[in-house]
Amino acid sequence: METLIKPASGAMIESLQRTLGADAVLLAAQDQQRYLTDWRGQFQGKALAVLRPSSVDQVAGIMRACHGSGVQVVPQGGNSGLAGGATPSASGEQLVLSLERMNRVRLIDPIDDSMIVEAGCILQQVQEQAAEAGKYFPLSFGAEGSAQVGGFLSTNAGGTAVIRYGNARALTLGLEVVLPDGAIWHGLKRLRKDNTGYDLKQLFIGAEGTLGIITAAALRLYPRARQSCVALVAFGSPRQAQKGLARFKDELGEFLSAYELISQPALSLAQSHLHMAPALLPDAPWVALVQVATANSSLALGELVENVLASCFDDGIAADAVVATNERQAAAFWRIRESITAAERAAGKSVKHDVSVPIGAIPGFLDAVQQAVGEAHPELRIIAFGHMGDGNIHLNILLPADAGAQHLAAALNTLVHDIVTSFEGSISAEHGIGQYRVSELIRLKSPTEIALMQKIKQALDTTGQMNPGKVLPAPRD
Ligand code: 2HG
Ligand code: ZN
Repeated sequence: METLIKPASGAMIESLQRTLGADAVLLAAQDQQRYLTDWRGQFQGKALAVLRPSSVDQVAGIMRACHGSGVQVVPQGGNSGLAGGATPSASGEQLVLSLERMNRVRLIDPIDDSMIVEAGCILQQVQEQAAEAGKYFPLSFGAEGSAQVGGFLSTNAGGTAVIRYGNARALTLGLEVVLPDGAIWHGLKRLRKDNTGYDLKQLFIGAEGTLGIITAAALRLYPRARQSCVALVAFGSPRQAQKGLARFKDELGEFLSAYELISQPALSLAQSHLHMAPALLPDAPWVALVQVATANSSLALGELVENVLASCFDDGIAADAVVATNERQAAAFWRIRESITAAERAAGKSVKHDVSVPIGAIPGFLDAVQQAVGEAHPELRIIAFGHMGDGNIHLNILLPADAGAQHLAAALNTLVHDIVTSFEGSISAEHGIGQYRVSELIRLKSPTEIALMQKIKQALDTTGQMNPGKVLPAPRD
């Protein structure tokens, strides 16, 4: 076992081993490995130790031990993040604090439509537990089989159901948080209305572990759908797809539960990754995966969808559509959509963008990027897709595997983000800043906003020990 531990840290590790148990303190390189890199293998760090506490009191004990010692803490969930927010630095002096063993469902209340879950619960299990209670937890995205509650809240994750139910922020009623000094904030109230001052939970959601450690959350539940209808709709352009979105919203209102835009290159990449042939809508430059769902079992939902599609065809908005005729086919459509990220990873290096612009600006934004990238780098392939209903586009660019790729990635980031800014958009809609976008955040957010964020950070994390270098630059940077 090879470990390099400073004497002062060594005493802390020994004491943590005594209080947490030896199996909760990983020191060996082979045991630590999976906690030291992100899912895409973009970021690589080192750790003094990986800690795996199993209760809020243990998390509090760790933070008390670290507070004022200079030892920094990097909270980690399912490690499925896309911005390196949970990967430690290369210093080897940080502690990774994995919440994976805090994985109990503490409460499900079907009358209150809420559940209380610990930070290490996996999203898919949360969805399943809600379903067993006859309810629905709407947050959903490709990595739901590994993403954990603490991680999806710390990144304020979005996914495919935001159009109807909002992002992780909107789905949270309360939090339990361990603060940097080890104090516990018991904020697990399940209230829909609470105007007693600042909304503290919103400080920790989306903070990527830089202000404290989320250990449990009270989440909102919804009625489960008794029927749904899924279709792939072919459009000639993003502008047409946008008209289709407006039509579905106008006609079907709150039944619309997903509207995912997929460009032909993204569709083909996913289909060939899944060894699926041939393309379902071969001539469509753009496709929208549309899902409509309701708790009402007597509505003729399929007919309603067919009517909207017919009006889109009549008005020349959509060119073609395939409506899933059974659950298996609907699941296959979703599998294509949710495989784009894995297909892209398998295709090699890429530079990712997770941007948002006002919904009406999406076509202009896509045109502008395609033109600018096309002019500067005609050889590069753009994989564009995303949550059109939320104005959130993933505009990823496949990179050549040569040595200049790093430099090219930075140049493409600047190019795309400058265009986003010109459309009054955001450089991260749902993946977060992590370590990947810190310099771009500093470049593009106003000095007033950065100063406010820094004041909040300093007020809550007085010793600068919580996940330094994520979201905001580490003080020494
Ligand atoms: C999705 O929408 C995820 O599938 C991942 O947010 C996006 O891989 C991406 O860029
Ligand atoms: Zn997404």
